[in-house]
Amino acid sequence: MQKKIALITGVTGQDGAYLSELLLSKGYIVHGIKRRASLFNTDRIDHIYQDPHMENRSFILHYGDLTDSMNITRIIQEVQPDEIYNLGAMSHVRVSFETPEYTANADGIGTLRILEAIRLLGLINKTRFYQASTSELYGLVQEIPQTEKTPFYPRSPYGVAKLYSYWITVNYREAYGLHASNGILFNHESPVRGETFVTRKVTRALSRIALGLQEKLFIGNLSGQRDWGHAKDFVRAMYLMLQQDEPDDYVIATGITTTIREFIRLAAAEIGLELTFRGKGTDEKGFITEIDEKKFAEKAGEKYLYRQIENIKNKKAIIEVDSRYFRPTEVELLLGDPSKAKSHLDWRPEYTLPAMIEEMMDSDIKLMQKEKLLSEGGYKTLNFYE
Ligand code: NAP
Ligand code: G4F
Repeated sequence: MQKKIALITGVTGQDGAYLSELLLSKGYIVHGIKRRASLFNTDRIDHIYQDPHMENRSFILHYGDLTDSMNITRIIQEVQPDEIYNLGAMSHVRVSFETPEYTANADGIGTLRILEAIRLLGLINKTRFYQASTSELYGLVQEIPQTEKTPFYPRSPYGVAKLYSYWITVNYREAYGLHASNGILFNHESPVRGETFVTRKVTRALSRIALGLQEKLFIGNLSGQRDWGHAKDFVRAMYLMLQQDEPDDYVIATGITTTIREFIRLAAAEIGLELTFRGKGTDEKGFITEIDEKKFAEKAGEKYLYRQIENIKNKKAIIEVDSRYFRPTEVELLLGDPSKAKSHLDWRPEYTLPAMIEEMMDSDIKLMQKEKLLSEGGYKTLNFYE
């Protein structure tokens, strides 16, 4: 039997990497579009990279960009994919307020470029299309929990650009009969989540604080609530959508929502630190109030314990609010209802939030232990207050 061919935009991103792994494990030939960068930016896919001199490669990268129609059309023509997963995007909500035009171009019109290429190349009956839609579409939520039927009210240039992509995907499905589906994915994270999204920012910073590489974490809105799942579970849902006889739109979520404050508490508890928050608004601060010394020693190392004991003695805050991380318009609460995905796709998340946090903390502690070795060896290491 001929192997299926998939094309993934955003292959160097968190989801691109997990989806590539999944499709390769299912015997696909996977093509990915990567942007040219002045440095290597393939860390997340280096473990599956195949040298171009190898024969019969199953993982092939192409230079490209969603803002370049000719490039996108040429790649689709060359690859003749059975499935396209459009994961490429300027995906940071806060940054989209600073780069709204670029965000509209890549995250909105970029989707149209792919859809129109499929049509012009005569691939409507061959190629199936997945659009990385988002819970940011719900923005100022009109209903709790959010379902496929909840009206959209985006609150950022990112959300508005993704709204265009959502509807142009529906339009190509209805107008031309394209097998095109929207996955309305709620937040999903992992050890390879971008460092400036809140979960990874927290797990990195707490790991650095534990090892004495950093003193404080500066954070934005602590009261925001997110429905966080694991990227590994969520890319499985993308794949399942394109295996259905009929295209459709699905909410992918865990059905549990948690505040940023609670996420920080859970991540700290993972290395034996009990955190207490005191104060209100921009004066709110997080303090270590207890230590499970055995757990801390096991996870971070006994020799670093004294610093945290000092922090308790000196009542030193390790978390502070910095309004620079606030957004002009915030999405305060996201909570998804994945019933349709459960009944139609037989999709269920395997990870719980605590299991995901454990994986992220273990991974970042390991990463920071390398940094610590460098700094103890006299090499300069940098502090990133992302
Ligand atoms: P990510 O880690 O930020 O990855 C984004 C990918 O898009 C990267 O490979 C990036 O390339 C690429 N990209 C950016 N601009 C591009 C352009 N102009 N042309 C081509 N590629 C471009 O995002 P993610 O978390 O994997 O998310 C994947 C998709 O799902 C995105 O569309 C995101 O908006 C959407 N989404 C994410 C979540 C979530 O919680 N993770 C939830 C709902 C929807 P570089 O590596 O060169 O930057
Ligand atoms: O981690 P975040 O930046 O993710 P956000 O804005 O929810 O967007 C992510 O999920 C969307 C799906 O709902 C995706 F479509 C999108 O591409 C992206 O992957 O922020 C989460 C929450 C927000 O309420 C934010 O205000 O955390 C709050 N937050 C508080 N302090 C912070 C910070 N966010 C960031 N990035 N940095 C902070 O210091």
